[in-house]
Amino acid sequence: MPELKLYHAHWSLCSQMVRVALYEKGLNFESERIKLCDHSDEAGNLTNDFLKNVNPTGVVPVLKWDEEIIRDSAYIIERIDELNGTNDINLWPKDPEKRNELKNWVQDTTVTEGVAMGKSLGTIIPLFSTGLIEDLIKNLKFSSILRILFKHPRRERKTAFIMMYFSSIKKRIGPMVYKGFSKEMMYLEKNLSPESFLLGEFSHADINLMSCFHRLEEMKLGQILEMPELPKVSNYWQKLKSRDSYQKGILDYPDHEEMLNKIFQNGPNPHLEPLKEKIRSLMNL
Ligand SMILES: N[C@@H](CCC(=O)N[C@@H](CS)C(=O)NCC(=O)O)C(=O)O
Repeated sequence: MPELKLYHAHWSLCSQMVRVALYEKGLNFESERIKLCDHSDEAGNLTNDFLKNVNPTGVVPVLKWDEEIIRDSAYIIERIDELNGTNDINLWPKDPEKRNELKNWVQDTTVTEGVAMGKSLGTIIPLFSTGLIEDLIKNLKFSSILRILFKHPRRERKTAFIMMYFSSIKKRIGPMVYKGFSKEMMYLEKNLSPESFLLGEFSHADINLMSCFHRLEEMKLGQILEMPELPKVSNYWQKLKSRDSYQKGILDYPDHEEMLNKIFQNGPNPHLEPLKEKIRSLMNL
């Protein structure tokens, strides 16, 4: 069994996905928590050591597998699946046709490199956290913003973070993806079966959707997952939440709980009703 060390952030969709995969397989790993530059002055993803020895593109998760460094959550999960942990489970099917189908689902349900933000379910979900990220960024020290400016290797993120600090983008982002999000949810409803997981057996795509749906709940958009118009999605979410890996890989790694509790404390998430309305109207077409 190789030695596994995971560089990850508690509040990070892609880190959650990898942790859930590790717990699903029953694999032991050493944990190296990284506090990201968008919410902590520590900016562990921008230190010289991290950029030089762990990930020159400045993002988590990264898995150190003995001496090999493996980057990108989707690829990390595929590699993890080669190992046999204490649980007898495969996250990828053997059948090539099923593998292809799963590959497409995986790409659509995570932050896939080369896919523009807002163009797939996996790149829409993080946009609903813009409000919270903006608040966290505004609380950073000025010196931390300068560090982002001079050291962040990803130009599009750097620009977004700096705009959030000096001005505000949170109100504009949500409405841009109402339609795309609603269509994705309906597509999911159409493709889910009432009894099983997305592709029958539990797989990598179910892990991604578990993290995406959890983020919706955190953003107080969980009511969408209970809409009578989306019965298979509701049932599916109940099944995902009842897995041990949801508790161990997501709930057991809390972060800035205070901010999460405070968010929208004076009322519901302003995107909630427009999103529900959009889903209903598309259903009636
Ligand atoms: N495609 C990459 C995306 C990784 C990614 O965007 N990670 C985010 C957290 S979910 C991150 O490290 N953000 C920190 C930053 O951009 O400064 C993966 O799947 O691993």
